[in-house]
Amino acid sequence: MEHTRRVTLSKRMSLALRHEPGRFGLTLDPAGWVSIDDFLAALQIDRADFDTVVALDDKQRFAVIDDRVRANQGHSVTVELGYRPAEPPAVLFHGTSADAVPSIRATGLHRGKRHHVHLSPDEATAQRVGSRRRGAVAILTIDAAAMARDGHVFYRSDNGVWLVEAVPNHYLSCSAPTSTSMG
Ligand code: HQG
Repeated sequence: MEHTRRVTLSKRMSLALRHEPGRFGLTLDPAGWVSIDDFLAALQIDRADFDTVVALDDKQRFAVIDDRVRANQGHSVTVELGYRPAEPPAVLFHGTSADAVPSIRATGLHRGKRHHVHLSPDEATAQRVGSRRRGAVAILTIDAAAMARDGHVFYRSDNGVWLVEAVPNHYLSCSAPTSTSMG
C-alpha cells in the first residue's frame, strides 16, 4: 500500500478508536477494544489493508490481540487502558509550537482533550511531535525525576509514549537552541 494511503487510513483508524467511535457506529469496550470484524465493516476497509497499517504504522499506534484492536494511546473518549505507573527516565521532552511557550511557561503543560500530557523519551521524537504544529518548534525538557520524587505518577504506553496528568511549570525548561527562550 502506498505511503500516503497508509497515513490517511491510520488517521481514520485513530479517529474511530480514540475520538469518535460513535461516528462510525462503533462502541469501544471499557478498555478501548473493539472487534476487528466490526471495525473493518464500520470503516469499510479490508483485512489486508488493516494488517498493513497496524504492522507498518510509524508509531505503533494500534494494538491487536486475538480478534480485537485498540489504540495504544491518545484517546479523548473515556477508556481505561490499564497502564500501570512506571518510573520515568530522569528527563523527558515535549515538542510543541514556539508560540505556545509563553502560555506553557505561565501555566505548565495541560492535557487538553486527551487523558494525559504526552511526553517523549528523546529530543528527536519531541521534534517530530512539535513539527505537527505551524511555525518554529520548541523542545521543552521536563525534570521527570523531580516530578516523580514529588509524587507525580507517570505511565508508559505500549508504544513508548510517556504520560502524566499535567506538568507544572517549575519542572520545565527550554532546551532547543533555535526555540523561544524560557528565560
Ligand atoms: C499544547 C501525536 C499552550 C501542547 C504526537 C500541544 C503525540 C499548551 C497541544 C500525541 C499548554 C496539545 C500528543 C499551555 C499544552 N498553553 N499550549 N498551557 N499545555 N499545550 O495534540 O503532545 O500521531 O493534544 O504543547 O506524536 O502535541 O496522534 O498533544 O502542542 O504523541 O499518535 O497543547 O499526538 O501522536 O496538543 O501530541 P495534543 P501533543 P499521534
